[in-house]
Amino acid sequence: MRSRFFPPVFKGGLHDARTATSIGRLLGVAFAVCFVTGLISHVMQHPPAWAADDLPSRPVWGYRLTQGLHVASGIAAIPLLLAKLWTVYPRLFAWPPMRSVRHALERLSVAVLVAAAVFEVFTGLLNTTQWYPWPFSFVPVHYAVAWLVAGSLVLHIAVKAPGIGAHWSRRSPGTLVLPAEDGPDRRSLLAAVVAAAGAVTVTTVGQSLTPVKDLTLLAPRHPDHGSQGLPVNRTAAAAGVGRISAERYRLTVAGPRPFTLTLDELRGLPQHEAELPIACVEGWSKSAHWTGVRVMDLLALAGAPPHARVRVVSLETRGGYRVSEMGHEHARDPLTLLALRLNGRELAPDHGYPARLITPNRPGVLQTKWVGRLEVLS
Ligand SMILES: Nc1nc2c(c(=O)[nH]1)N[C@H]1C(S)=C(S)[C@@H](COP(=O)(O)O)O[C@H]1N2
Ligand SMILES: [Mo]
Repeated sequence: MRSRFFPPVFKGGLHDARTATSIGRLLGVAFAVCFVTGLISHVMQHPPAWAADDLPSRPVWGYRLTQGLHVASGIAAIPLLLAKLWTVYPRLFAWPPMRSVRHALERLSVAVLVAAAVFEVFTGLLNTTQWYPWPFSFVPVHYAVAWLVAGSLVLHIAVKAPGIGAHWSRRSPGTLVLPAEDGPDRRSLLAAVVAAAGAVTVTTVGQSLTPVKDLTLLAPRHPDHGSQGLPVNRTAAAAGVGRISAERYRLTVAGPRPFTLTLDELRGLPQHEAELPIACVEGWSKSAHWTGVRVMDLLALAGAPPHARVRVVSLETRGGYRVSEMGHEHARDPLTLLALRLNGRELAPDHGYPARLITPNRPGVLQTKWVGRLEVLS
């Protein structure tokens, strides 16, 4: 029988508060950007009823920017988080494990923070590859745990505020107690951590920042790969719609003056063009040239009131993204199209043939493909 627990001894000089503070503030910035852009994404994708009509449809690249930042800051956070955990992990073996109620609560809050942070970057990273090896639904759980990270991080910063202040800069008073010979090592560690975060960012950010798309060594997507030069998340085959027959296709517009159009009638309406990106929540974005009928024109034909909201229903019979709704800001935007053509050619089946929605400043999940029905909501 063991008589006593001997905690391990850590001799390395970089498991100290100064290093933890330096890495921690980089990680804090990455998490703050990730949290704010995540909230924006959540509101854009699941607007609360009171906000649904006021979501802005401009700038057209707004969601592309915020979601690109969300995925980039989340990916950059991975090496930062690993380095931070390495710096502080000797504290796991603190002895005695609980000195007081206050100490126990503090350790519990750190446990919640670490577990929630690891969970967020892990599920987020797998989501960018569309791999969901868990029994729960990604979006609501990723969203809920983000609040857990934010709350426990604010608590952590509040508890550690004195230490953070003491170690904030080289001239902070608390740093004087550290052996000066650790300085170069700490600078090397920080340089390596920043280089690692930079490397994973540069090799993945091209999936949404297309000028650097040729550097996307580690990204699951290349923005050019896909039919008509645009990635595809759910193919027509996967959605079970196949190739929809042009003769049998009908668009139904339900409103005060409901009507139905054939594909030829739809092609006969005034056609408009727009340069708009698909900005997928999974982190890829690509701009494309769309041609089709303005949704506002269809709404006018249906006698929709000026502030009407619209529900867009796909011919796909099952799947989480077969229906989307938009507030009047998006519905009456002249760039919001029921697109029939992409990059100068008829839509490929995988891009929603014969008609798909394209709207400015919205998540890709709401750009409904294979549209069969528009409903005017009052
Ligand atoms: N009916 C339907 N529309 C859909 C989807 C879907 O699964 N079903 N996927 C959405 C998602 S997640 C994205 S990112 C875009 C992708 O559009 P693309 O395949 O034309 O690039 O389509 C959206 N429209
Ligand atoms: Mo998407």
